Amino acid sequence: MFRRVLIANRGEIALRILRSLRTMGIEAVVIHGKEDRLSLPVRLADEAVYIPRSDPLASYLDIEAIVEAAKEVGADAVHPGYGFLAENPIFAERLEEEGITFIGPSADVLRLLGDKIEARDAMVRSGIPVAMGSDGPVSDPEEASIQAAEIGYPVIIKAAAGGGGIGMQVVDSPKDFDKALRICQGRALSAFGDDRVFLEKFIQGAQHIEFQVIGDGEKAIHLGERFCSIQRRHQKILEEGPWLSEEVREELGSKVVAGAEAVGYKGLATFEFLRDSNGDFYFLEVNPRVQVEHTVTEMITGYDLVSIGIRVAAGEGIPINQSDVKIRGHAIQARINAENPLTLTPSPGRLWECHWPSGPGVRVDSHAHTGYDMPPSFDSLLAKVIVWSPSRADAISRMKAALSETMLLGVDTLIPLHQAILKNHDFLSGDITIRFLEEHPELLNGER
Ligand code: MV4
Repeated sequence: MFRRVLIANRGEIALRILRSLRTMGIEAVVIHGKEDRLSLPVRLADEAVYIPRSDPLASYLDIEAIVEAAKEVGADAVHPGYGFLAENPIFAERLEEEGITFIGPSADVLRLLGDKIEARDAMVRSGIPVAMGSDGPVSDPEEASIQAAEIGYPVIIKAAAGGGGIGMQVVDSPKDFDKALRICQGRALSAFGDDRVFLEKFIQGAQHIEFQVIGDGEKAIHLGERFCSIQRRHQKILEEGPWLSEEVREELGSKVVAGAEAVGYKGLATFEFLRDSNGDFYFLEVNPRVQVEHTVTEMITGYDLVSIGIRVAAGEGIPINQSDVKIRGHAIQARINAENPLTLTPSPGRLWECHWPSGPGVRVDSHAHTGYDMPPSFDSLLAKVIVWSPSRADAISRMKAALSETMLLGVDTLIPLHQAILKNHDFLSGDITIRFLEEHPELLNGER
């Protein structure tokens, strides 16, 4: 096992990784920029490495500085968390070259999955359902509209190097093709330096469901699904699980496992799907890292996913079998962003008072504390409140009670929005698609 691990991240996930390392008896070192010099993960770590940069994000994005820090502190491995360099194959490769383990998949697998066309191809070959689409990239509008006619409108144009929805264009008729193709190619080029785009049938009225997977490079298992449809502009707000019947979980789960094994996946992964109103699933992409909402799966399976990710990175096999995985009860995670709950614009500042909820089945993952100064430069995730109960209805009650007990003075938070969602009839009945917040404008305009 590793003796010392460098955490190349900040905020709640740096603290979450530190907790697993400490539980496993591994020393934790954390990098940090200027804004985070007094942060909880920095204060709790065995050692901290300051990477001073004028741009706050640069401290967490400078590959050579982080590789240098890992060497300097004698780290055997680096945990990238999520965001920043977590999916960067160049970072994984540089660490490999220095004989330091990147806690995640290999650079080659990151490269394969980062290309949405290649990822789609690989998953089709493993029997995972995908939406009808173009064979490979399209560049010529003439050729693209011939393919679109075969697929059937509406179609969606996506960047091959994309993810997170950047540049996506929905096209309803051939006359809009020229322009949409040019827009998508332009956005892809400026965002990713790669203008390749591809087409897919546009799936309407869908739910967003994702499978948690863990692989050791040869064998993989799944730990069930999460339901993540409550989002705005591709930012999830509330996640829960489980969502599927045991039969559907087993059927899609075994395909997802085959997909992970086919690419030799090592580490934690999430397989994202849309499910349409007929109940048909369509693969979107693989997120090759720990996710913000991994906590939901931890609550309903009882496993420490971050620790398992560290074990497989150290070359140990997956410590559990598929048949050990039992989904029990229901978990919900509410993201407590420091944002105005109506406009969802960031609300950074100092927390004058901070009281977290507790009690049976309540978990809070947060780096925030009384006196914490939330910097404006990073994403606005302040805390995650997670509840577990035997049933969904009880979990909802427990979340309402937990949020009503939470006191955060000094910044606006999403708590009022969460309280409104938790009372909404469509939410309560599970009638939720990825358009939930757009279809319920009353939740965001104060009329609630
Ligand atoms: C789609 C889609 C509809 N049809 N693909 C958005 C992010 C990227 N991962 C894929 N996304 C979508 N792909 C087809 N063929 C709709 C979306 C989408 C979406 C997906 C998941 C969660 C929220 C979303 C919000 C808007 C659009």
